[in-house]
Amino acid sequence: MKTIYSKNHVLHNSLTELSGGKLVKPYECPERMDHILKEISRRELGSILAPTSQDLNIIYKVHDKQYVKFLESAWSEWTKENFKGEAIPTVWPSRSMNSKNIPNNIEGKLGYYCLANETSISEGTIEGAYESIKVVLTAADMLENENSIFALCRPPGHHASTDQYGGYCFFNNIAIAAEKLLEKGAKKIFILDIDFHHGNGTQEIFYKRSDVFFASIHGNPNDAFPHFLGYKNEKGIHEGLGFNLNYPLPIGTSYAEWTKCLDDSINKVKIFNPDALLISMGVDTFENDPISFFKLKSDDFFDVGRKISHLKIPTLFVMEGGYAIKEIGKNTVNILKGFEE
Ligand code: SP5
Ligand code: ZN
Repeated sequence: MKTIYSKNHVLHNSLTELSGGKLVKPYECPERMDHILKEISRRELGSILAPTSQDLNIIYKVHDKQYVKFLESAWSEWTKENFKGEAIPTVWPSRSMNSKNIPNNIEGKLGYYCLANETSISEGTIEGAYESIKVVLTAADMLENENSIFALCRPPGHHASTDQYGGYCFFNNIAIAAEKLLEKGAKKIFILDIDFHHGNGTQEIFYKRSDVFFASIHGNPNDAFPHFLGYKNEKGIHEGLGFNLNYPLPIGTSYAEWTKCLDDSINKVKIFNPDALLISMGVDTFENDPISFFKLKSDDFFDVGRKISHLKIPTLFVMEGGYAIKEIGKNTVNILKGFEE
């Protein structure tokens, strides 16, 4: 399997994450990629290719124009205020306020466009985020001639909604890839999200639509980030009713339990019969992940890939989360090798 990867992801390199009331080094860090690349080479998964030049206007099929403009100017607007740290919002249009007004002031705008403030914006964040889109678009292009491909995206994307960033995500890479495939003639796309966290952004983007089915297996939002979306009763609206499916699972879920949901979602893929299958692939379901609570073991990831491969549908794997840095390469490549077996 070929991997698409941009070394320029390092342009996004925030030094702070607000976690447990402290500013710590972000869990989502550039070294994650080094470990994955090393394992891809060591186990000879296939060639690693740089992204080709891409028309980025397709992002407006997914994201709001004003939101993109905000991301482009956020860092310079922030530094103009002479703040000493990275850009982190402190105020939101919460339930007791007016959520429709977009302030002029950068602190106001951060609150308007941010859904979770563990995600600091710093110099180069937007440039790094654009690299991730180039990676996923190049991979989507190549899916024409390959039956599977790995978009090694960083930063991740599935928490980014039409007009909000957070959860380490700025642009919704997998949603943009889905739009690209539809533009190229696909009629139906299935997005299966196996990251530990609910893909709230992807769900929101396609919630009213029947041409993109979204299914997600994740930590119950009662207990897990992003807390405010990802419940079982969210099934889509209008045209989209019946094309959104959530599998929230409890603290301590083992592979035996988790994989029942995978089997069920695979049946849904068969029924939907899409032209392409897009996997939001996080390996933060791993037992030793520092911010998650499932109990999947490294060997279980082979089985995940194997099961997905039985569908025999062109499959685009898109990297999302995974924060057990030492094992992230092994776990990621286990899924991809399992698929190739
Ligand atoms: C792409 C992705 O995986 N994003 C995840 C973002 C999660 N951010 C906040 C998580 C807060 C978890 N707090 C748990 C502390 C456990 N010691
Ligand atoms: Zn995650």
